[in-house]
Amino acid sequence: MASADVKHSSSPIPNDVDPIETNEWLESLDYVLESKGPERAKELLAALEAAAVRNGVELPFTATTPYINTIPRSDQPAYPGDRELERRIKSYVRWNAMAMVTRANRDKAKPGGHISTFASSATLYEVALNHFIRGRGEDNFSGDQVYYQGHAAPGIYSRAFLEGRLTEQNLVNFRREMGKGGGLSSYPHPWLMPGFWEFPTVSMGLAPIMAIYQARFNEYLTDRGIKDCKDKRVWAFLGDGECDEPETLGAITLAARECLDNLTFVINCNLQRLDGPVRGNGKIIQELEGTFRGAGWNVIKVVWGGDWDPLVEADHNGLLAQRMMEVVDGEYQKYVVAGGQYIREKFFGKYPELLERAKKLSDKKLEKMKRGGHDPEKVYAAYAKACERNGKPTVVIAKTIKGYGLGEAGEGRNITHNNKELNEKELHEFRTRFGIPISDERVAEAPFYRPPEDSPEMKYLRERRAALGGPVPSRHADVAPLEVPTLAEYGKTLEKLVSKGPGKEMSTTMGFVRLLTDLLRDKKIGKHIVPIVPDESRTFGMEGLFRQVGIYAHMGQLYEPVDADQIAYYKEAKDGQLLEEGITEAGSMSSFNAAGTAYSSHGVQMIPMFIYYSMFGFQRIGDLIWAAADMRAKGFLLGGTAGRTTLNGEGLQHQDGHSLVNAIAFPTVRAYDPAYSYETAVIMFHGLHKMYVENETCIYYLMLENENVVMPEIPAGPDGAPDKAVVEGIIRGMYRLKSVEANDAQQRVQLFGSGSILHGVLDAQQILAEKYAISSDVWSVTSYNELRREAQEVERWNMLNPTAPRKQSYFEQQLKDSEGPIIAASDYLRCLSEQVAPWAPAGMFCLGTDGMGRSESRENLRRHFEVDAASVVIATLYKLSQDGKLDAKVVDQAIADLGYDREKKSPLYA
Ligand SMILES: Cc1ncc(C[n+]2csc(CCOP(=O)(O)OP(=O)(O)O)c2C)c(N)n1
Ligand SMILES: [Mg+2]
Repeated sequence: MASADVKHSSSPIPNDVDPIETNEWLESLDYVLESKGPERAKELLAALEAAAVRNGVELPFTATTPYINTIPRSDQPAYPGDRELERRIKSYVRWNAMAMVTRANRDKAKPGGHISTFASSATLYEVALNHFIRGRGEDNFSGDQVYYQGHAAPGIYSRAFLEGRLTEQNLVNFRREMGKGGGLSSYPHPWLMPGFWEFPTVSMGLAPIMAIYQARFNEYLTDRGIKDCKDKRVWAFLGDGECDEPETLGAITLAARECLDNLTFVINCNLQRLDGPVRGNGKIIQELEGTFRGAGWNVIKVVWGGDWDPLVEADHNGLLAQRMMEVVDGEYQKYVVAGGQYIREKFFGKYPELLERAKKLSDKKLEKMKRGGHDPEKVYAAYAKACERNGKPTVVIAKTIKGYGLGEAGEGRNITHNNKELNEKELHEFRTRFGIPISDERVAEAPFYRPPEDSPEMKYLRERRAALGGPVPSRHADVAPLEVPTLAEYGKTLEKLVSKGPGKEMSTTMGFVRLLTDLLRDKKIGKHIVPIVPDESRTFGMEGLFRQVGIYAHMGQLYEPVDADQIAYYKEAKDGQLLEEGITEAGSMSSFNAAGTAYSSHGVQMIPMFIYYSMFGFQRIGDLIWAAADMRAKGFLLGGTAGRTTLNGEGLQHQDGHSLVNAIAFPTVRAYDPAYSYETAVIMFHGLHKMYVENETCIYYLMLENENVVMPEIPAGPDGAPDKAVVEGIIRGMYRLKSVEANDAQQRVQLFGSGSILHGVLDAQQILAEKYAISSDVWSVTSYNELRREAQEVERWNMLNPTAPRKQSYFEQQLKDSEGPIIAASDYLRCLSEQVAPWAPAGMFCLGTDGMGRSESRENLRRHFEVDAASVVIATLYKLSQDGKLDAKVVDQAIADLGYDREKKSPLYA
């Protein structure tokens, strides 16, 4: 074979001991490839590999493939679009995106924005939007779900402007959301643009993990027969720098394990992040390829544009591929800035043979040879392959240039990320480079450009989106309310939450699980509930649910579980309802976000109930909860084993004394610390009504404790039904639970208790009456956060309506006839209860658990943190003495009588 002789003229093995033998093998491979195709070649290589391993050959491991395109030109499908029209449209999108940011930053407000991210990814988006990403147009199809790279938002606005979905005024008001005529949010924020954006993405790393769990949730909905999402594709566009975030890569194995071939990641590898190169000394594309391949994904590398094809195809000895591999990212970046002569010298010049091959290419040509991510045909081929379903998720890793087309204004330069404005000269160059029909006179103004309505570009744009089912992004939230059960219908369940005699004490966790068990059987909402646990079902006593509703597993159960003979055996099922996420609060929260936005994503109302160690919630995955708020997710977060002194043995890293304080910062989160199971039930039913009947956008956060206490019945009103004032109080944040009148009382105080600390407060109430002749009212405070929010709102109204009759908050109304100061104690930071102090009619003194936790008995912990009954008594006496109502000596005596060590270290620093 003469041609093969030429092909393999030199051996690719350095210092080859037998080049003739090597060539024979390579020729055999050529023969198989030519006559039988790549599939056959794959089979033979696999057979060779197996035989070699059997015979003890240690094969070299490689997670990566050469630094060339995964799809060779010969396998590229024909491009179905009009390349020229698409090029023009893309140029206009580029221009308007750049002009929008430039103009915004000419204003003294200088609101910022990004030009270079979209400049690098325009082709990646345009090909997707012209040919792949589907809108909501078709019957019962709610569109593909797209996570746009946050910093590329200007490009998405710009396209929406061309499509006539945004006005020129909107663009003028980019990052000026309060501007006349309506503005545009900096990044994708459904909270701020609820008809447009679906998913918040700009906190890097959250989009990829949320996309993975979204894709899995779509399968869940399909497998459970709730909504057929088989045709829906989830797209996540990411930056290469974004892959540094642990969340980005942390869940990719799940996507492969769950066979999520409805998921496509597109990673824009412009080799730069904010400060400089992503992997200056290495290769981000290779690194990511290895990671994703190792995790079981299809990897499609789009490294080189079509201009490189002839060179790559003629590279019979692999020398070009070798050189491509040798060069590191920092050097590739340099080629962008340094020009054709430099590329010839440094890239090709390393080997005379390569230099020779490059001879026929001019410097100008070398400079212009595209990277794969800027070549629509290469990108199209990659997406087409990604959309073929083969049981695996796919990542398209595309090489691009940051700031592409910006020339000296930033193309490939380290400063490019922060360049927010083009000067006049740069605007001219950009205009000319992309052929935007704007005159020399006007170009300095950076006017927006939209072709005439009847132009071929506009027609094409419309036709393409119409063919794909309408515009994206677009969010729809008009969903019918659910019919939800009420507390009154759950009398039997409420009975199960009451302790029936000695030894029948219960925790609020157990009460919640009983309630959940019954709600899952509810005809109206049972199937809508999505219980989510990060490997903690047994911790919370929820293992009974394994069999009752099954653990969701797309593949069903392929084995007989070890505990098959037991009632609560580990049952996995294709239509299982429980999401057993394993030890990943971030993954679980991502599932929560998918389920909690099913109403807007899929038009079905789902009710996520995510139960976890409260310590690992707000502080660990607070950003995902923030994203939940942004994307208007609904559902229940249940912070289990809560309370710094209530979860006693687990110690410092487990004992949560602050998640309720963290929760204050989340406007859509309504946080509660119930003491009794009936309180939990009231809040749950109320939450169901608010979120699923009134369709309010909020999240209910409930603390659940593991201390067994006597669970009383809900106080009854005159009609025997739950007392209306109590029910209202539980929801609004407080109700009077118990009053004790002391004999010959000299004083009266208001005692506030919450969660498990309420019980100690009730003990304190007795001591105060019996030993100190102090009467008191004990209030169960279920939510300081709700009380403070309402009081603040009322106060604000009063401030803005100073001449109107003053309104009273719920908190003030409750206390208006009360007597004496408030002494409050909770299992959380003191500042939790201090929130309401400004409105306390006769002053307030707060106890809490500030400081680091430790393992001990509950009793000792409560003394250590000074939230036990004795502490409440001392604090009460102290407060009264401070108010001049009691001699300080009484406090002194009480400290001694109650065995209090006044020399003990302050818990704050202990
Ligand atoms: C969690 C988080 N940390 C930091 C930032 C700030 N930040 C914004 S963009 C950026 C660099 C992005 O690089 P890359 O992902 O490569 O995107 P590119 O713009 O290059 O496409 C950084 C650090 C952020 N948005 N989110
Ligand atoms: Mg980057």
